[in-house]
Order: sequence, then structure tokens, then C-alpha cells
Amino acid sequence: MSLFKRRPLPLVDADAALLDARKLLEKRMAPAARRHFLRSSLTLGGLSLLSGCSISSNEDVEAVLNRISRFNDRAQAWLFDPNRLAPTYSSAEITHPFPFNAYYGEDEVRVVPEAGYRLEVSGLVADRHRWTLDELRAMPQQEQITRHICVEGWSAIGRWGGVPFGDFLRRVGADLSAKYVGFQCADDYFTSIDMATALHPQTQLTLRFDGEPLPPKYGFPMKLRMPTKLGYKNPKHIVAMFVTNTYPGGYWEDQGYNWFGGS
Ligand SMILES: Nc1nc2c(c(=O)[nH]1)N[C@H]1C(S)=C(S)[C@@H](COP(=O)(O)O)O[C@H]1N2
Ligand SMILES: [Mo]
Repeated sequence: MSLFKRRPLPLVDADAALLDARKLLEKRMAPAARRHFLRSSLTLGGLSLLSGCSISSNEDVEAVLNRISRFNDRAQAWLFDPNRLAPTYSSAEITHPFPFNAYYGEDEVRVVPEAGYRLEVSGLVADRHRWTLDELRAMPQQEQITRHICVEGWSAIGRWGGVPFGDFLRRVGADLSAKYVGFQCADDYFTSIDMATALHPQTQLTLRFDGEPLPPKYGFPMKLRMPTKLGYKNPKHIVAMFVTNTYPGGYWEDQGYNWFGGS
């Protein structure tokens, strides 16, 4: 389903390796960096210079790309402004119908029953009790009309409502100096985010979509909505979350998507 899925590089031939390196690099970059990169040219020497190591095989190219992607994570984290808000839109600009996307088709949407549902919260938090949806609905709610951007080449404007995620983290006594918040979903999806983004005012533990309870296809019982990050960083059907200092990775991230994934 993904354009960016890792595939084995063809055997050696510097030109072929470079072409693949260029494509992989491009796809792993933040949009702003990509615009600049498209205007530049890449040589094996250039890639070596960029990475500070000599490249003689396809495995080296992969290793270097991974290092560049980690570098890209750090650069994006550094550039991330915790106070800068993503654009918001009017209700007239909402996209109807809003697109569905997952690593499977719409006929396989996970339907999680509300009865018996409890959100598990673990790791570096003081309060580990398991949350019902009603408990979350009782917290102060926030709404946003923002743009969701998917790396597969589409974007759409939607309206989401729920609990500001920073409020939730403070409420459970999370260690706000920890590095990551990880998410496990009811399908096999998982992802993780940096603490600065977790605390961003537009990062939302989402319970509602377009004025209704979040429908199954958009992530019932809850998703994490972040207009500052690309679509694949926004987990649907969350069943568990944890605060940690150990890098948790993610479903697409482990296959080569850039981890920070800023938009
Ligand atoms: N649990 C889960 N969350 C997920 C995904 C998924 O496959 N499973 N796909 C991600 C991707 S790539 C996108 S673009 C958005 C799509 O969300 P939507 O169906 O609300 O448009 O969900 C993200 N969150
Ligand atoms: Mo996506």
C-alpha cells in the first residue's frame, strides 16, 4: 500500500544504488527539506560527505540513510516550535466525505466495542488506572478544524473533538521530561511521538469526529490527532499508551518512514 515501503536495493552498480538512495532519502525527508533536496544533486561522494563514512555496498547506503533519518528527527525536533499553531479552517472548508486510510482496506475496519473498553496507561506515570470513555468524556473538551496530510499524496480538512492531550498527561501525572509517548492500537498498528509534540496545544486525545462520536473507520474508541504531524503519526483505535525514555518506533517508522514525521 505504501509508496515508501522498503524494498531491497538491486545489487551494486553505483548509479542504481544512488538512484535508490536519492528516492529513499527524498521520501524520508520533511517537506521543507525535500523541496530543497529536489533542487540539489546527489553523488556517492556527496552521500559519503553528508554521512562522514565511506559507502561501498547497498547495506552501507541503507545504514547511511537510517543515520540521516535519525539526524532528520533531531533537526525537526529542534525546529519544532511548541507554541506555533497549525492552520485552522472554517466549517465550510471541511472535506466531505473525509478519506479513510489504514494499512488494510475499509472492509476490514476494526470495530472495538465500548462495553468493556478501558484505556491502559503505563510507563512513567503516577496514575495507572484504566480509563473508561465516560471518564474521558467528563474531562474538559476541545474542538479543532485542521488539515490531515497523508504521505501517500492526499490531504483533507476535518473537525475533531476531545481532550487536550497535555491535560491528560498532566492528569495522569506523566513524567513530562520523558522523551516519548508510545501508542498501541486495536489493529497491529503502533507509533510513538516526542514529548514536545505530545504537549502541543493542538495535540488531542480525540473522541469525536464532525460533531459525532468517532466512527469506527476514523478510529473508535479514540485516536490521537496532531495537526503538526503527518497522517501516519496519528494512531487510531488506541487501546494502550505508555510514557518512556526508550525509543518505541512505529509500524511505518520501522519500515523506513521518518520517525519525527512533522508536517
Ligand atoms: N490504528 C491505525 N491507525 C492509523 C493507521 C492504521 O493503519 N491503523 N493509518 C495511519 C495513516 S497512514 C493515516 S493517513 C491515517 C488515516 O486516518 P483517517 O482514516 O481518519 O483518514 O490514520 C493513521 N493511523
Ligand atoms: Mo497516511
